[in-house]
Amino acid sequence: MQCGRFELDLGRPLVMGILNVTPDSFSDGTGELSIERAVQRARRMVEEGADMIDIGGESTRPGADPVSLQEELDRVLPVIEALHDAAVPLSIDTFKPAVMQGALQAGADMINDIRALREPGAIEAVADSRCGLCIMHMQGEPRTMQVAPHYDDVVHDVKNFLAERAQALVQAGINPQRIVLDPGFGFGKTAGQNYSMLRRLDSMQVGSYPWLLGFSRKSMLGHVVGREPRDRLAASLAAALYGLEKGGHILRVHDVAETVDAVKIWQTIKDESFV
Ligand code: 8Y4
Repeated sequence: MQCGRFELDLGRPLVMGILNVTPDSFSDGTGELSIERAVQRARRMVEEGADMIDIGGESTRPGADPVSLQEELDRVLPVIEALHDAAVPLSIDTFKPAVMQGALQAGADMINDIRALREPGAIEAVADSRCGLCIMHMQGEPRTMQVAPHYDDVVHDVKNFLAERAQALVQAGINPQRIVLDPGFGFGKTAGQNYSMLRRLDSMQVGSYPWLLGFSRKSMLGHVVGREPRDRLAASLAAALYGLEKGGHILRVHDVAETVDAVKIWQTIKDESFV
């Protein structure tokens, strides 16, 4: 996969560490956002074995407050600049074309867009770059998407959406080697619909595009184990390994060290030369 400055080998699973650059994640004691603390957290994740970092300046959780363009740029750009020497690709979680442009200018390697580059101007913002592009499925809008998710057939509908978006990007002249697809666990899906997608991930495959999977700490796990997000590590690891078995390539996670260990065991089990 082509990912900005990097050519990624997807022959082994990659771990993407989540960095939420928001005041509720990294505050300085007065409740203001501390860029330094966010950067420290990212460096720690790289030490723990993260293969890439996903930097987000706006919470995309259901019901979260929207953030202005300037505020999102002020959060994300200094982190990209500070981490430019970190030796791993920097992904930016945004749906705003102006943030994409600013982030790429500042040296970002990948755009992770929960809106799949559907915002006017988004494709144009990334077209003349070599950045990786994560195209995710979401039904509805973050504020209301969990109210009444509906599909004729979630596996079929999500697959068709992703195939259409990938085709639109390729038609716009984007190298298919830049594209990774994501079924968007938790984005306008019931728990049952999320598990249906995970169970049948192999049948959702579009061409030879790789998968990025994000279930870390999500409510589809809490629905089953009945625990708060911070206590969903074991559930997250179980889902992650099943996702790899079903053909996943990149895991978007909060708990990098633990996920790296789990992935190592999965790889060892798969390695028939280890006898
Ligand atoms: C606890 C912690 C409970 C976090 C829920 C959450 C994805 C994503 C998100 C994903 C891609 C989240 C930005 C939601 N999820 N991007 N972003 N794929 N590509 N919720 O699954 O982590 S934010």
